[in-house]
Amino acid sequence: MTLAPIIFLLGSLVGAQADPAPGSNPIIRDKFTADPAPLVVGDTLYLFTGHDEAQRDEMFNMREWLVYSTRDMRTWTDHGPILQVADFKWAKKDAWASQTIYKNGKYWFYAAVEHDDTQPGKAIGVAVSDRPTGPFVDAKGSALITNQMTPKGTHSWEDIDPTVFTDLDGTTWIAWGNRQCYIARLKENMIEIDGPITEITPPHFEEGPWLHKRGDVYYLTYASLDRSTHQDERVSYATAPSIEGPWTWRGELTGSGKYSFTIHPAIIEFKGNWYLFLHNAALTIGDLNGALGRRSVTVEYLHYNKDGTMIPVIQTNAGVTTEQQP
Ligand code: FUB
Repeated sequence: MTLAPIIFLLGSLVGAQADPAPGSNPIIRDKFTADPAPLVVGDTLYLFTGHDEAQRDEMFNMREWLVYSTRDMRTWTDHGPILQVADFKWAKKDAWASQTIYKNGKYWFYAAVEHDDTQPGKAIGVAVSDRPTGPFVDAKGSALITNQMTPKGTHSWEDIDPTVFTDLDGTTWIAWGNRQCYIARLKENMIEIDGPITEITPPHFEEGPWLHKRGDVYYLTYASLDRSTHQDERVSYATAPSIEGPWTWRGELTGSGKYSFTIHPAIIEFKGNWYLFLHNAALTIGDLNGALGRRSVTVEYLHYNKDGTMIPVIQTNAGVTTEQQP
């Protein structure tokens, strides 16, 4: 008997595993991507990410930010890098988490980086472009937020992970932080803080805050870490009746990302559905302990209860390739 049909069958099975349906998790497979930040412009969702290039036991090696787009949540177009850390002349490394919003005819990109030695520690920069696909240029020529502006923190990477949100009255707010979570108003010019920086740290806050609003409810979703029970970050959230609080803790939204210490949530509505973006390290095949810095973006449907709380999300391989459950 010839073995050809068996070999063909095995080949098909292996092929089927190697080629998951378009849009399956992780959604980007030819590069490592981290810290997802979606933005809807018309009928297109743009996805901003950091580019994870860590090798072997490197913790992180992130030098640039990337942008992708989709119209159907299944097929993604790679628009390439939109900005390098080196484009912030005052920064020396680390293209960490970012978020982009549209205001006054321009796209404003906020991101965490390592400041040079004149103001040591992590800092937040702002860049601007006429298009979501860039190119972006430093909008200020110096950091918007430095480690020295938040003296309460005891570690140098406290000022990371900006999230930006424009309220109904047109005021744009920026929240950020690691271990401590802060919020401040932005001036209309989008490149200066307006007034005081207020601390709003919710329980088990680790990093990666994301502000959004649905109906009358404001949400502060974040990477949480209860060090007494978990080794890896999960996602938790708080809600409020106003961007100025008071914030009520609502508990966990997800478990940890596969093989990953970090998880970094982002939430957006697109074409009538709500989505939760995360990252995991599922593609770090061969890393027995998972990888800190070789992560990949994922996305899941997000649903709400009638009272506005969010229904816990189970992370899947199929992601949004399946019909969503009511
Ligand atoms: O990707 C670098 C850092 O790891 C981000 O700024 C954090 O949110 C965590 O994902």
